[in-house]
This record gives sequence, structure tokens and C-alpha cells, in this order.
Amino acid sequence: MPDTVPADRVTHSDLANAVRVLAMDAVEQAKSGHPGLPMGAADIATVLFTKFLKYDATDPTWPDRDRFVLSAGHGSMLLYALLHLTGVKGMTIDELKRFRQLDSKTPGHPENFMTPGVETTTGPLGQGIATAVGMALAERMLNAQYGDNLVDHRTYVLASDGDLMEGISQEAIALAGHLKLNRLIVLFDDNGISIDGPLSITDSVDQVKRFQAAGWQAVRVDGHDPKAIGRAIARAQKSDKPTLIACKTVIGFGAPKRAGTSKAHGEPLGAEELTGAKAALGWTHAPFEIPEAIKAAWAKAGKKGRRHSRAWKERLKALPAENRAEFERRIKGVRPKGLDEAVTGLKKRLFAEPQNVATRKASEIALEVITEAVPELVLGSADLTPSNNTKTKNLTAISPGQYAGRYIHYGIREHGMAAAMNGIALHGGLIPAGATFLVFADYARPAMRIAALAGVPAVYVMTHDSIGLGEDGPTHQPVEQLASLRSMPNMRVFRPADAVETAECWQLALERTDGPTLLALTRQNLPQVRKEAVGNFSAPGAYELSPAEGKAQATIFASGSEVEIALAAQKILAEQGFPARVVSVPSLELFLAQPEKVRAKVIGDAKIKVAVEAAVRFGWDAVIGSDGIFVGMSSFGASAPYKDLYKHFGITAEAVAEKILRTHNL
Ligand SMILES: Cc1ncc(C[n+]2csc(CCOP(=O)(O)OP(=O)(O)O)c2C)c(N)n1
Repeated sequence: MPDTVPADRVTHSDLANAVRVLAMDAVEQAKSGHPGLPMGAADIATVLFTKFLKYDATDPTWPDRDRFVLSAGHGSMLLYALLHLTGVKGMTIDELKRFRQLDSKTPGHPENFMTPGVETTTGPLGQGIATAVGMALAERMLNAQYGDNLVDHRTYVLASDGDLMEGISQEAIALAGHLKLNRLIVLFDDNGISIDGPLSITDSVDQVKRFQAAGWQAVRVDGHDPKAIGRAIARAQKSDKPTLIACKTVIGFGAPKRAGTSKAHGEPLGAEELTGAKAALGWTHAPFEIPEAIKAAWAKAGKKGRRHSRAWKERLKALPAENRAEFERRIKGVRPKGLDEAVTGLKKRLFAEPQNVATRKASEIALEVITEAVPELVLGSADLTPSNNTKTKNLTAISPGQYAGRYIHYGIREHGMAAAMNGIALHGGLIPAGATFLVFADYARPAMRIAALAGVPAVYVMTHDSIGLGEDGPTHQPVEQLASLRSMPNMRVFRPADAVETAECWQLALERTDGPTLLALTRQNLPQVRKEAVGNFSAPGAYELSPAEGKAQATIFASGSEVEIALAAQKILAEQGFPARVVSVPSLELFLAQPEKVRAKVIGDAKIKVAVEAAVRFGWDAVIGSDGIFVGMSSFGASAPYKDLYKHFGITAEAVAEKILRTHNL
């Protein structure tokens, strides 16, 4: 199109082609990336962004905006092109030219913490659609609290074949369909192509029927017909169910040889194909060059939501000061002042009346007061509510069409739960805490990894944290989970030793705003080991719980349920005139992240170092050294009453004391 054409003569195809060519050019320049999806889905995205999305590019984090999630994160250039064209600050043409380069705002896959306007990190297929379910749920839950005046938006997803093939999508769509999340609209880029070739080599699911069976409205449209796409979205907006719009598209639309083939999926087109594609699209401009008229039309689309954002801000301003401050606090993720007070109060009570309870029960006791102090905390469980102890008396569950509660029955969907939790947290205004057994963290792990990577403050309540769960046997007994979760950057794992530490760890989990926290809790009862003292001792990850009588000859480090064993071993040793100290380690990796001085003081200079944890040794050498003594697990568990298992695997106070004395006498 010549530069002289006025903005109002710009057509849908001009707008969509601008997205296509930016994607082609950026992938070509990077010599890496995925041009096929942006080229194929450009028509869908153009209709959505220019006609439907309530979006203000000048304020991309305005709380009542519609959310757009590019679930097929490999098509990231589609999103970057849209953010650039609509005028999001910082998303310059130079950033597109630096696609996939170090420190650019255009990394290989969308990262919400790097790129303004990106709602969530996507790339592992299936995560985006499942995260969006959480966003759509958060919208309804906040709407139930604040009304249409403040919370009234939709969540749109662009999902690919891969997204819908991944198992997590089933958990997500079943939950969304059940809960009737009618503000969730999924645009399916139905191109029938993935990396290995046409989908027909591996898949024959009728996605429309599948979604319908899960309680969705589902329709098929021509994904290159803007009117048909528009009609389907308009219908979806009126539906009382979530909607799938299967948009039949051609991957790599416009590429002369590669369109419609897997060759268009994930590599640069190459000079010849690129030239051919531009010719086919009628595009005559230099690489990365967008004619002024098209630029202007896209910029106008970017400001389309501005009147909505302005009106919304006026409505917010008009609220009574207190309501407004509370809403803003929650949206900004600022934690309430009452949290510290509530936990301090609870600890006082625990010191006065010690509770010898399982830490899952201690967690419930903590939640009784914390849920009152933190109204944005939303709990839930993947069908283990009575075992996880997450539903306190003051919480009511949400149900289809009824979103006023604060408890979510996620169903037996650990992965879907963890992804939905990401969406709830990223939406803003709510803090999600979801529960299951620790061993099933493995079922939730890919979404937990996104939380860690994307800095999502979700809380995982994972009970039945060792062989201490007993009779359910080795399938249910976590052994390697603690080590593997501790190894995940930015994941914080707490394993509190008693009711006091549990309250402290809950506080630390909720005060954290830059990443996820896991609370590993016991099924079995534990004595309260903490004596009265002021301060959150769990905060540095480890502290001296019980000093030695005299100069310590050994330090026994332990976490969770094994702190009791460490204390009993200390006693046995003391009776034999051997002074040892006990260090409680509620968070090994948090402790290892402390400055050297802090670590050195807690580790101490006793020659013999022992760690006791009913899990594998991996990770503990950083504290006890490779020649330190480890008392724990080196195999899977077994099925028996838990006390028998501790004896069977040699995790006892006698064994700890005996090993220390043997080493001492060497
Ligand atoms: C969980 C996961 N497994 C594998 C991949 C690697 N991968 C990236 S794109 C892709 C194929 C996707 O095909 P499709 O979803 O149809 O996208 P399109 O070819 O239409 O771009 C695969 C296997 C991934 N990103 N995530």
C-alpha cells in the first residue's frame, strides 16, 4: 500500500499483514523463531485487538482490562507485533529487531516479567490456556466482591493444536466448563499442523465436540474471514458458557511453498520464501517498515479502550476512600497490615498453650486467623480438602455461577490447579493457595516452574510430606520431591517443625510477592518444640533451636518432623556427657542464600555435622559437607504404620546418637 493512503482506508488485510511481515522479518533477522503461527493467526488477532479487546496500550496494566493470553508461546512474535503496533511503551521497532537477543524485551517466548503488556509467561504448551482459566475465575471472584463497577472484563486465549493436545488442557477446560466461566473465550488456531507434520499422524480428536462435552459453547469458523471471526466473538460474549472458537487457518499464510506445511512452523522462511510471501500479501515495503497509514490505524486500535480505562478510573476515584484504598492495596499486591499482628497473636497463644499437632493441623490453626487478616487469600485443594486441612470454618466454596466464596474445589487436577493459581495471582487482587499431597507436586510441577520463573506469589500447601504418612506406602511417600523442588530457582520450600514454625512459614509465604512458596506439612502429630521468644525465627531459613550444654561437639540439623528426632538424639547424647546442638532448618535453600556470616554462625564450629531428614540427602552436603553424617532416605518408602517405617529406615534418635558417637570415637 502506498504511504499516501489515509488511515480510514486501511483494510483488515493491511492490518493483519503488518503483523505477518513483522513476524517474518523478526524471525528472519534473529535466524530463529516461529513465523508460521503469527502468519496464520494474524487475522484472528487483528479482529480481536481492533474490534473486541478492551485494551488501552497507554496503560497495559489497567486492572479492568481484558486479558489476552497467547497460550502458544512459540508464536511470540504475534504478540510482540501487536504490542508494538498498538503502541505499548517500550515495545519499539528496535525491540522487534532484537527478537530473541539477550536483554531484549522480545525473548523467545513471552515472559510477563520482561515485556510490558504480556500477561503471563507461556511456551510450555497448555500452560497458557490453563493459566487463563485462573484469570477468568479471579475476574468472577473479584466481581462478586466488587461488582461490575470495578471488575467487568473478559479473558481471551489464542491456543494451538499443541495446547489442546497437552493433558493439562483437559483439566483446564473441564474446570472452566464446570464453573461456567463464560467470560473465557478461546480462539483455537486450528491449522492442523505441528512439528512432525499434519496432526492426522497422531491426533483425531474433534475439539469442538470435546469442548462441548466439557460444558463449553464451541463453534467452527474460517480463521481467515474477519467477519465470521467477529460474529463468533460477539456470540461468545453473550454466552452463559465459556466459548471455544475453532478458527480454521493456514499455518504460514502467504508463504508460497511452506504455507500449510510443518516447514512453516519453526524456522525462518529464508530469503526466497520471504520475498514470495510478501509478494503474495501485496507487501512492497522494506523489512520492518510499516506504512504510516497502517501504523496510524493500529495506534488508533491501541487507544480504543482508553475511554473505558478513563471511565473506570473515575469510578474508582468516586468510591469511598477506604474502599478505594483497600481495592488498590489488593490490586497492587501490598499485603495487609494485620498479617503480622495475627501471626504474632497466634504464636502467643501457642506459647501459652502448646499444640502437639500435625503441621497440616497447625496450618489449619494458622489459617483460622490468617484468612481473617488476609481477605484476598483464596484457598483450595485438588480433592484432598479433609487431608490438607485447607478449608477453615470461615470459608465457603465457590460453585458454578456463585463466585462469592474463597474456597476452590479444584478437583483431581493438580496440574490444572497450579496453572489456575498462576492465573489467579497474575490477574491481581487475590492470593491463591492450593493443596495436595507433596508427592503429587510432580503432577503440578510444570506450572509451579512457571510460577518460579515468572515470579508468581502462589502458595502450595503440600501435606503428607514423608514416610511419616505411613500406610499409604511408597507411591504416596515423597522422597526426592524436597530436593528437586529446592533445586528450582526462586521456589521457596518450607518444612516447619511444629505449630509455631508453621505459623511463621505461613507469614513468610504470604509476605513474599516475588515468587512461589511451598509448605511441606506432616500427616503425623509432632510435639511443639519452640519456646517463647520474639521474632520470626524461620525467616533466615535456619536457626539454633536447642544449644548444647557446654561446648558443642556436634551439630544436628533437621527439618520438619525430624526436628523431634534431633532433639531426642541431643538428649541421649547429653545423658552420655556428649554436648550437641540442634539447628532447625525450615528452609534449606533460604538458609543457603543467607550471607556467609549468618550461615557460619548457624552452622557453628562443632566438628561433627549431621543432617536428619526423611528424604534423600541431595542438597544437604552444602551444610554438613560431603563427609557429614546424613540420616534419611536413600530408597523409596514402604507401606506400614509410620513409626515402624522410621525404625525400618533407621531414622531414629538412637541411630543419630549412635552414628555421632561412632564418628567421635573414630
Ligand atoms: C509442553 C511442550 N512440549 C513441547 C514443546 C515444543 N513445541 C513447541 S511448538 C510445538 C508444536 C506445536 O504445534 P502447534 O501447537 O500446532 O503449533 P503450530 O505448528 O500451529 O505453530 C512443540 C512440540 C513445547 N513448547 N511445550
